[in-house]
Amino acid sequence: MVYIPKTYDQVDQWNSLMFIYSSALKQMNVKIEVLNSEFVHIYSYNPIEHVKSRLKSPESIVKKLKRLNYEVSTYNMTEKLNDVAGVRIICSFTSDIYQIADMLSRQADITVLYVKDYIKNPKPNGYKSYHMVVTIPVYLTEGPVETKVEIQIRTVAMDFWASLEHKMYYKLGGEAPAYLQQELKACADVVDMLDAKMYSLNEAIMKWNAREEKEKSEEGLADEEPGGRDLSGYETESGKPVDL
Ligand code: 0O2
Repeated sequence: MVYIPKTYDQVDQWNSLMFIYSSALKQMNVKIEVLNSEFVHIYSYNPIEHVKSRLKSPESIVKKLKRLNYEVSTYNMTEKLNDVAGVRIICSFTSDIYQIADMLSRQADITVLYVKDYIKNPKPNGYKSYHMVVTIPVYLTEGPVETKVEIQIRTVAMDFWASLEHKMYYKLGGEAPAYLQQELKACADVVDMLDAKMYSLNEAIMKWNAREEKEKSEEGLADEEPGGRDLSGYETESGKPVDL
């Protein structure tokens, strides 16, 4: 939905829109923080390494509108651009990405407009990331304003590649010679391999931990059997469990 504040002053209009976008980012950050804390509370595991959020700079907004052949206006900014407000969630493992995307999609007040899965379908240059464009309501005195936020979710390794590629892309003036493009793609393949290795290593560690826990609890039970401690934690003098 496009919301143009009721004012004819362009500067005021711009400031009001930016206020709405930055409020949407604040709300989104709180949601992500709560989800992460709940995850830690339930599973003692922290899927999110860190979160970055940003408002697109006026220069970038103008540049993108011009690149897309749109007239530079606040209307086109809200209507045609989907990443004026952006959140980047950096996770440990690829599996965390889909879990976080799913948790966010299931929030009642978040509407997913579309998804671009550059993990299942990487860009030809090797770029990998999971993108979601959503709306989230910002509650103003006049009522709720559905505001677009772009969420990028990727692993630490994918983020490392994307950040450096972004810097190099600008250094190269947006056009890299073929051999450098090939090198960047080769780095993306290494990143891919690293993510896969780390994932399987983590799976192996979790399995090993689960086995250790099971063995410990079985040993504990075996030690306690003669004393007669039943699983409910109630003890009897005879050593027999009580019927509850
Ligand atoms: P910046 O400087 O990060 O803001 P859409 O928004 O879906 O209508 P768009 O913008 O083409 O169309 O979407 P896409 O392809 O999902 O890309 C959005 C953002 O993803 C980009 O924003 C980048 O942040 C990031 N991105 C996409 N492709 C690449 C890539 O090849 N390399 C790197 N490093 N980042 C990429 P902006 O506005 O281009 O830039």
